[in-house]
Amino acid sequence: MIDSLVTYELEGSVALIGLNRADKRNAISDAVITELRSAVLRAHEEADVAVLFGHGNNFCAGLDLAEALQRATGKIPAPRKRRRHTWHEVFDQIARGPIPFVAALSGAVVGGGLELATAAHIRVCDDTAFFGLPEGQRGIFVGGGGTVRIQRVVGTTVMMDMMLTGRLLSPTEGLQEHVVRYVVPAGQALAKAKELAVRIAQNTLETNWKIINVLPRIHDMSHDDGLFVEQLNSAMARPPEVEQRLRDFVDGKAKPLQAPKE
Ligand code: 1HE
Repeated sequence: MIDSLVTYELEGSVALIGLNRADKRNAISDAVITELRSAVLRAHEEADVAVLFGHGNNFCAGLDLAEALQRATGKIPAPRKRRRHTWHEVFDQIARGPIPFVAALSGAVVGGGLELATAAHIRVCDDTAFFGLPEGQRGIFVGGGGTVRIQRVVGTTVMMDMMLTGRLLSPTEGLQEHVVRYVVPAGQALAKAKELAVRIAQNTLETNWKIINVLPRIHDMSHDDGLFVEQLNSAMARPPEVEQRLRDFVDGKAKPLQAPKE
């Protein structure tokens, strides 16, 4: 484990990536983003699935507002060159990389914290979690991909309400608005996320890659283009283990599908 602003551990084929700045509610500073980037890229190399969580009682309080103030007052100089927004780059590495991410959420999941959470493919929260977009109250705007990702997850109506009124969503509302898929009792989000990650790791890497990379792109396409890309995708060469898995099913040796659990 690296003892720093972002921790990294490998448990079997699952990487555990933890925001580790509990005293500042895991607010995202430039240094946090740099370390998160390294951890995500390391997980891409070493793991088949990753779990993202926050140390302490909160997932993430969003942008480091103290650092943002320093930037706004010129105490941190503006970069000399324009380049891709670092948050966009890192969150896209999570959302459209080679492996699925499960986010374990508790306490504050606000602003950039919600943007980070929605870069993950499955989100689990415990009943201490609350979701918000307080940018309006801080005089700023979402900047970590929220206009694209959060808007797609909750829809324009809900996002506008959250941003204009600053209203926080409870775990039950989070479930209703598709912010999360699972709600568990306090303190159990990480365990549930790990359980899901282990299950996801049993799929082929190829199918997991397609699920997280093909589905969202087709979602952004027209009906016709989507079907065309799906057809191209079916025609792609399949890795050898596919044949065995298809044979297992045809021979009646495959595990039955799991009944849905609450
Ligand atoms: C912070 C931050 C932060 C806490 N940046 N330092 N995000 C927000 O607008 C949320 C701001 N934070 C809060 O509303 C509250 O802190 C919480 C509801 C998350 C947690 O409350 P609580 O009572 O548990 O903690 P606290 O006492 O408010 O904060 C503890 C410490 O964390 C305190 O520092 P200390 O040195 O006085 O102990 C806080 O200043 C510090 N802290 N949140 C910096 N965000 C790319 S665009 C993205 C735009 C956004 O993300 S906007 C949303 C910003």
